[in-house]
Amino acid sequence: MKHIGLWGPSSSGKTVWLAQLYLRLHHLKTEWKVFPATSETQRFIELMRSLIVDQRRFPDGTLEGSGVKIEYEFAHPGHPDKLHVFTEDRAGVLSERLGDAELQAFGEAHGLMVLLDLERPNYASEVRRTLERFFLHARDSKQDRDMRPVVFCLSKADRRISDHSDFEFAHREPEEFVRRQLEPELLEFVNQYCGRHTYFPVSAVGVQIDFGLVRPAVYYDERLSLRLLNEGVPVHLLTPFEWLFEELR
Ligand SMILES: Nc1nc2c(ncn2[C@@H]2O[C@H](COP(=O)(O)OP(=O)(O)O)[C@@H](O)[C@H]2O)c(=O)[nH]1
Ligand SMILES: [Mg+2]
Repeated sequence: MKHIGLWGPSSSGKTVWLAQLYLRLHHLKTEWKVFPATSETQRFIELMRSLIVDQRRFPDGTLEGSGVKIEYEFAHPGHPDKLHVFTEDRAGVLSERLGDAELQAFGEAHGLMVLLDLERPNYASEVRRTLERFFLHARDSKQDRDMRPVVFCLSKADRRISDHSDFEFAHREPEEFVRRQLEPELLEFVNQYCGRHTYFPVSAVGVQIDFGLVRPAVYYDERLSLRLLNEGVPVHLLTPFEWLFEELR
């Protein structure tokens, strides 16, 4: 079994991504199968099914002290290992607030996914501090850089896709699409600090496409809460995981 930790600050899109990944995997042409690894995750999925699919709502921001630990197991007939993906889905889980057990789990994971939410002020320094803390707890933290595969995901990428050429670019050159949006200091840090990494834009809700026109798959209802349209085509829902799974062969 290989372990992969998914980290992102609160509101960066962890809950929605992991929910959509499970709920929409069967729409994708893939031999990957995903299973909830715990009964807590099973309950999470049932809750999300009724919220996202039936009511087309987003989960409320995870409240202080009320989060769930979401854990999936991935399997593929052609892959030698089972892959265990976990996240700490709690409010305000910044690197400072992570407990020792969590730091240990992320430190010992075989691979990492990091969500980049560009709407957060100081997202770059937050990411740097977090990666440094994870690496301090890593098995071979004596090296000068972290050699585990890391995939950096620009979440809510639908907000940065306004026409068909953006949509194509996000699919054809995911790494370049994200690089162009990031602070140069962060790119530089990642180059020096992470031995194996890549970038993907991710949109769990996706965009609507009709006749080549790209439109948002979300809208604000009369109470000004963000709601989902069901017709969205998600962007890179599974591919960042597939990249990591291949690196971990
Ligand atoms: N436009 C857009 N908004 C998203 C997407 N995913 C999440 N959001 C918004 O971001 C909020 C926080 O997402 P959530 O998954 O709960 O973040 P978490 O705290 O990291 O688990 C949601 O309530 C949505 O309003 C996405 O793919 N696109
Ligand atoms: Mg959450």
